[in-house]
Amino acid sequence: MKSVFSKGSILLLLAAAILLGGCSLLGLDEEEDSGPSTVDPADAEALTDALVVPSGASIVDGSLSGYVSGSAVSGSNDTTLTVDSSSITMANGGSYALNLTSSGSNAVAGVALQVSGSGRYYQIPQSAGANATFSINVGLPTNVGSGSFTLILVLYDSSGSGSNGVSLPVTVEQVGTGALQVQLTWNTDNTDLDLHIVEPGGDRIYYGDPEGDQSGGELDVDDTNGRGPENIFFDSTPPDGTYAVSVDYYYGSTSTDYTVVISAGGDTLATLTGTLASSAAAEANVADIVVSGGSITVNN
Ligand SMILES: [Ca+2]
Repeated sequence: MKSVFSKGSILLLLAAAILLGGCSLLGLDEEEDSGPSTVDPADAEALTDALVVPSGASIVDGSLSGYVSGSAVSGSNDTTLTVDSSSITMANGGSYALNLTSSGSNAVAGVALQVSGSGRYYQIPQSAGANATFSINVGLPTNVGSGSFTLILVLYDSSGSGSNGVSLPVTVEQVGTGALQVQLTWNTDNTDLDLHIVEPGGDRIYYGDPEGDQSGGELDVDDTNGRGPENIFFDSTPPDGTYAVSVDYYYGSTSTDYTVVISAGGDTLATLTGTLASSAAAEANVADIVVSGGSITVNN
């Protein structure tokens, strides 16, 4: 945008800024440093670029839509893919574990994953049996806006032959982000996990006391019936000290895998996973977030 202004017009703007009290010079600087722009989930190519997929994934040109209709299923692969949800909710700054099951006679070599409408898709290596249940994590960075999109998933074998395709509608819930964001998700329904952060001074941010005493931290989403997201965010960098992140099993009847993503200023600092038994006593100390001199690191 800057290039459309001539030097003369910039001088005029400077003069106007000085006449108006000089406040707009700082304002211009802040706009330039405001970080990445918001990604619209309806923009399939932008969302494809933004999507956080497991390490080792590669991206290729092409479409998986034919697999959903069945026309592209190879005769040499009789694998049936099922996903244990018919639709899911994800949030910016979080990662969602997709539970996948293969049944048939072809061992799984990977998962092909496409944002419907994009001309590209990811190939995610995944070694699994012909009849196996496993999960892959798919995440959204902090700057994805609210909306919806559809994922298409196909399993492929070592020869590249594909299973059926599954179409999975995704609703994007926009949650608080900022200088520091911690988001919890888990992979079972009818289960209530809780995200806790204890401030350096000892105050606990959680569903029972969603606002911190000293840090500006706030729990803005508490999910109580399954899979999350559950989210704590800090608009600005909290005071120096250690912020202890834990996950507590509150209610449910099955063990569950959790994922915690810690982001700072739009960057993912850590994606941490684990399993909690189905017990109200089950709790995991996930990480310490250390703020020192205004910089944020994660110890886990
Ligand atoms: Ca909860």
